[in-house]
Amino acid sequence: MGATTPAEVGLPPSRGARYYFEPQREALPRERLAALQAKRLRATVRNAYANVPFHRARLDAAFVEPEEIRHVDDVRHLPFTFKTDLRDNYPFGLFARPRNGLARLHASSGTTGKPTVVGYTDNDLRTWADLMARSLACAGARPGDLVHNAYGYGLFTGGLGAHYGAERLGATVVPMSGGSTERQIALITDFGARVLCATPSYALAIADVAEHLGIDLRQSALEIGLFGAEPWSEAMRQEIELRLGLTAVDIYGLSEIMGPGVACECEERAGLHGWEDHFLFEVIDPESNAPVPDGQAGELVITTLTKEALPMLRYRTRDITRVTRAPCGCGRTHLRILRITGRSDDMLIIRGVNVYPSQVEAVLVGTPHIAPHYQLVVERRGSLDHMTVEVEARRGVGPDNFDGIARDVAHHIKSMIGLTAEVVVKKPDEIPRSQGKAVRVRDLRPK
Ligand code: DLL
Repeated sequence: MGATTPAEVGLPPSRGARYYFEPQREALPRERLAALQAKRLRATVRNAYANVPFHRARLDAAFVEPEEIRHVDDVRHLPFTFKTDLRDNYPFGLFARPRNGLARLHASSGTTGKPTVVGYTDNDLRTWADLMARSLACAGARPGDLVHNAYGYGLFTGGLGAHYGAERLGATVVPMSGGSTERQIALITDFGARVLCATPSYALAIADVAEHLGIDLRQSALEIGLFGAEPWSEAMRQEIELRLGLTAVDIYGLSEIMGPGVACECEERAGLHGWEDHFLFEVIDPESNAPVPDGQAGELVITTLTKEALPMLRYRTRDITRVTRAPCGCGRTHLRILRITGRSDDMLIIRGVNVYPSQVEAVLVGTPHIAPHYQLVVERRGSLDHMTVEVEARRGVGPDNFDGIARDVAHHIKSMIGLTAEVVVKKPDEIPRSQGKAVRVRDLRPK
């Protein structure tokens, strides 16, 4: 599928004005979007049934004939696919194309067991670049911009995903990857990047190092940050915006479905447009598997509609969110996914209290004297789970104040989340910084 270029639709890529990378597709009336989804869903189910023995067996076991899937709502008859299915069929078992028909592989490192391997045909890579370009434009990037890409290159989809999308948009991309933070800062300032792509935690690490070096990135050419790959809060957004002097935009994706660019905020920043011409989004109750109404929280389930190499039927993302189909001020018709608040498998149960790291983060970020870096350490003490929240003092806050700050933070956590946690205040820079996804939880409980 060829992208609609700005030149084709006669739109000048002027800054400030609204700009769409694929205007017709992004503003498709919802009825036409549904018809397109139905057609593509049928093709996806046919592809999965004909070419992936795993899906054929699952569909047969559920007594679903591919021909019975006609409408978008019929997706509910399809069986779910789980991350474990990818692992169990390692490495290429869920691919609908032979290995020599694939243009690229990516893989997640996976903390336990085998990595998750995903594959792309040439067409899949083209679609990905288009959707990533669409996302960049949606976030406010424009052809001709300089995009500094600090997402990790390699098997992680962040680096190459953002890279090819930026090129497709017509931007100049600096393929920096993560790490060498001082060098990142020098190149951001020397080259004059307008757009920064990074995980939100790494963006803060960049801010820390810059401040340490006495470099004020607020004076740099940076105007927009595309931050994603891990949960982050509104408070964190404010902190990043304040310290880097840019507009921080949320971008979502996952390798099993494609990579970055599955959904992205527009300039309204009121939810992330999920690209419905390529993906079918559902929100379900993770316990009962029943659909939940728009506006209510549940697990995001995604079916791919155009993927050739790795068609995914009702993939259980484990990401907890809400969706809205209300019209958006930007004119795009695609639904909006609200901020991902956490993953159902990230949920900790501490003495009967269900807690997501993002809830603790929401309490910490914005608390005076505390830097926005933290780790939750979970241990078993006797027969009880115990959580220590390690936080970091802001520069200039003396150790004499640490006990008082710890008491305050513990009190806030108790009153906001209902959780009794020990709080330990560490000196500046003592909490490890990430170059990619931050490690927020150290679970030391015996397995
Ligand atoms: O993290 C792809 C990506 C790269 C997205 C760069 C955005 C930017 P995975 O490594 O497969 O892929 O991890 C996917 O990360 O299921 C979520 O749990 C989490 N995640 C991704 N984006 C966000 C976000 C990439 N904006 C997993 N907010 C997903 C919260 C996110 N969580």
